[in-house]
Amino acid sequence: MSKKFSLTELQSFYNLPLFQLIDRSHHVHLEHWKDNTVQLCTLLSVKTGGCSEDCGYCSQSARYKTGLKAEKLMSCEEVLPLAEQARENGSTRFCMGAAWKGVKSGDAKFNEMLRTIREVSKLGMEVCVTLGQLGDEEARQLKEAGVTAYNHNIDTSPEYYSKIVTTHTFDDRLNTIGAVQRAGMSVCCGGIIGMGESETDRLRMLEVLCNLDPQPDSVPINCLMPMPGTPLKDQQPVDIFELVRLIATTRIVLPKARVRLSAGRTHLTREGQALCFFAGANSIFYGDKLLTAENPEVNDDMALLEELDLVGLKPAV
Ligand code: SAM
Ligand code: DTB
Ligand code: SF4
Repeated sequence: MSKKFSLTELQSFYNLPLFQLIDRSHHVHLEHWKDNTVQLCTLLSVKTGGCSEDCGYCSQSARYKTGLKAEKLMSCEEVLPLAEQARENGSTRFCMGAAWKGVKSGDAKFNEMLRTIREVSKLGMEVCVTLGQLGDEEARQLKEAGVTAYNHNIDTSPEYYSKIVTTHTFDDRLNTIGAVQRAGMSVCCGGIIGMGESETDRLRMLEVLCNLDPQPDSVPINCLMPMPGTPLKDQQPVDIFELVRLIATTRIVLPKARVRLSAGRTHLTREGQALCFFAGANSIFYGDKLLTAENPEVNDDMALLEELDLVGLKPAV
C-alpha cells in the first residue's frame, strides 16, 4: 500500500524553498517515470450545458446566465468519427464529459452512453468518462462496456466545497469515487485552484487525494477558467509559482499518478508550462477545446513538447 501523508507533511514539502521543492519532485518523477512521455488526452463534451447543479465555476450550470446553449446528448454515430480523429492525432486517451448531476441504470440516455462507450473502446485508446454521480450498478455497467477510467474531481478541500457547490456534497463525490474503485475502473480525480480557496484548502484537497486507497491513477490539476455569468467570473488568475508548487507536491505524494496539467493552460506561458512539466506534470488535454472553454492550439502544443524534448505517449498496441 502507498505511503500516506498528513497535512503537516504536505505543508513541509509545499513550503520548501522553490528550487529544493522542484529538485525533490523531479527526482521522484525520474524514479517512477523512466521516460519523458506526456500523455495526450482528447476531451469531448458529449452533452453540453443545462446542468441541474450549481458548481460556482461551471459554464454548464443551468442556474447561471453563461450564454452557453444547452445541447442534447450526442449519439454514438456522432461521437465515433471524433474519437477516430483523436486517435489519428496521437491521443491515447479519449475523455467524454456530460453535464449531468449523475446517471441512473436503465435510463435511455445512460444506455445510449453505454452504446457509445462500447464502440469507442474498440479503437484501442483508454476510454475515460465523466458523467457525474453514480452507484455500484452504474459503475459495473460502465466497466463492462469498456470504460478504463472515470473522472470525478473533488475539486477543493472538504471545508471549502460547500462555498462552491450546494446541490451536492463533498461526501457525495467520495461515494461516487468509492463505486468507481469497487467496479475496478481506474480513478481520475483532482481539482481546481484559483476559486478563492486558501493554501491550506489546496493542501487539504491533496491530503484527501493522496490518502485515497488505492491512490488515483490520474490527477488533473485545473486552474480556474473564469466563465462569464458564473459566481467565480471575476477571480484573479493563479500565480504560476503557486501552481508549480502544487504540482511538485502532488508529484511527491502521488508518485505513480499521471499528473495532468489541465484547464487554464491558455493563460500560462511556455516557460510556465515547462516548469510544470519539470516539477512533475506528465499529461495534458490536447485539442483546441476543453469542454466549453479554450485550450492551446494543437500545433503550439506539438512545438512546445518538441522544444522541451518531451514526447507524446505512444499507444500501448
Ligand atoms: N458533470 C460532471 C461532474 O461534475 O463531475 C462532469 C463534468 S465537470 C465539467 C468536470 C470537471 O471540470 C469539474 O469537476 C472541474 O474540475 C472542471 N471544470 C469545470 N469548469 C471549470 C472551469 N471553469 N475552470 C476549471 N476547471 C473546470
Ligand atoms: C478535468 O479535471 N478537467 C476537464 C476534465 N476533467 C473533464 C474539464 C475542464 C473543463 C474546463 C472548463 C470548460 O471547458 O468548460
Ligand atoms: Fe454540472 Fe458538472 Fe458543471 Fe457541476 S461541474 S454544473 S455537475 S457539469
